[in-house]
Amino acid sequence: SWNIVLKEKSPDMLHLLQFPYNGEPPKKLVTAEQVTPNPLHFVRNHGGIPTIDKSAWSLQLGGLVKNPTKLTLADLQDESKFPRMEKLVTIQCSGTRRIEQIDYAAGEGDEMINAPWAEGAIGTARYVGVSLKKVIKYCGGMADGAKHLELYGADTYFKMNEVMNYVVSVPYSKAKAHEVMLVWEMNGKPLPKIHGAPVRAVVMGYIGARSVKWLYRINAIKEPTRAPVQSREYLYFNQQVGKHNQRWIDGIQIQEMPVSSAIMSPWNKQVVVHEGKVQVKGWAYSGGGRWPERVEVSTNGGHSWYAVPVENMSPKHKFAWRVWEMWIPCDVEGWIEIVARCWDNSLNTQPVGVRDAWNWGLHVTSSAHHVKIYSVN
Ligand code: MTE
Ligand code: MO
Repeated sequence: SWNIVLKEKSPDMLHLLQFPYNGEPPKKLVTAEQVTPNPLHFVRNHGGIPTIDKSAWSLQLGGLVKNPTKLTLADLQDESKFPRMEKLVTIQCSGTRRIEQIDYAAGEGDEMINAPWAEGAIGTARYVGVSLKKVIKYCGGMADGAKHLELYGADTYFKMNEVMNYVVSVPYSKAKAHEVMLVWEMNGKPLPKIHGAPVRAVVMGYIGARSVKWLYRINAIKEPTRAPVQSREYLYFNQQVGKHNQRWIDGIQIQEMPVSSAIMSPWNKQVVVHEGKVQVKGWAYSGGGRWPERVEVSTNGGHSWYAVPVENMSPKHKFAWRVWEMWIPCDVEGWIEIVARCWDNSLNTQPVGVRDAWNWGLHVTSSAHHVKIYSVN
């Protein structure tokens, strides 16, 4: 699978783990463009990278759908069966900015593969595919009592002494709202192998973990799946929970990402030589179909804030991030703390510091982003 990494990913990628392969773009490149180039889109894998023959591939739709069906790629791409759908979507891993939580207090350690992500475990692409709702309709719709869709990826990984497929579920209501796509194209190119070729799910506004790669089966079910990725991995615990007392049922299943943002330039401990104004750049994103409405930047650790001018933010999209930049006045010589926070269109904003966000699973580091720089004025 290293050959696939070398072929499909940019040499600029930071390789966080070699197997399973996990990588993110370096700070300079995360927000260089509003649409992330495929070779720089982060990669989060639990296991290997399966190579699937497109012509032999099919998607099995079963469980509690009225007419279980098998569809080939040609079927999915047949516009007389399913209208083509195209959408700009941000995929964010719930582990984005985990490194800050690790630095604050190491949490869940060796038991699971928790990559020390920085701000790059988020990427935005234009996907082409079909709406999962149309596919379910093609199968006669959901049978009585069926409320969730279980998505199976063909990759395998080793957990709790078993070899298993990557399996999660999403509520049918999400598909019904046309917020789940089955995609085969990413930024005008065939979906790369490392991103799930030939077909992956894209679940808009949910954590990346629900966007199953190498998709081969979908089952309609009554309750959320009990598969470990769903029921054990992406859980948000309260701060009293640790290894000694954790019970799976105490964790909240993480679905929609809360509002968050990150400063991509300048970076921590950078010496910035300037003439009274520092250029600050970054991204902002909110899950669940909410979007960043305002981004604010502070040069005094969060005591007072400047709003990023709206014209310095990329356009609003229901399911995509906004990248932003601003020149911020700064007359201090010495160490200063730059902070960014975002307000989404529901006026949610970010917790103040990483200690407010800290949880044993080290997920959802959505606190305001703090960067210390040495300002030379
Ligand atoms: N799908 C499969 N089959 N196997 C995986 O390991 N990882 C998930 C999701 N889909 C994963 C998967 C996680 S945790 C994330 S954040 C996204 O894929 C990352 O998508 P990307 O690698 O295309 O950026
Ligand atoms: Mo993830």
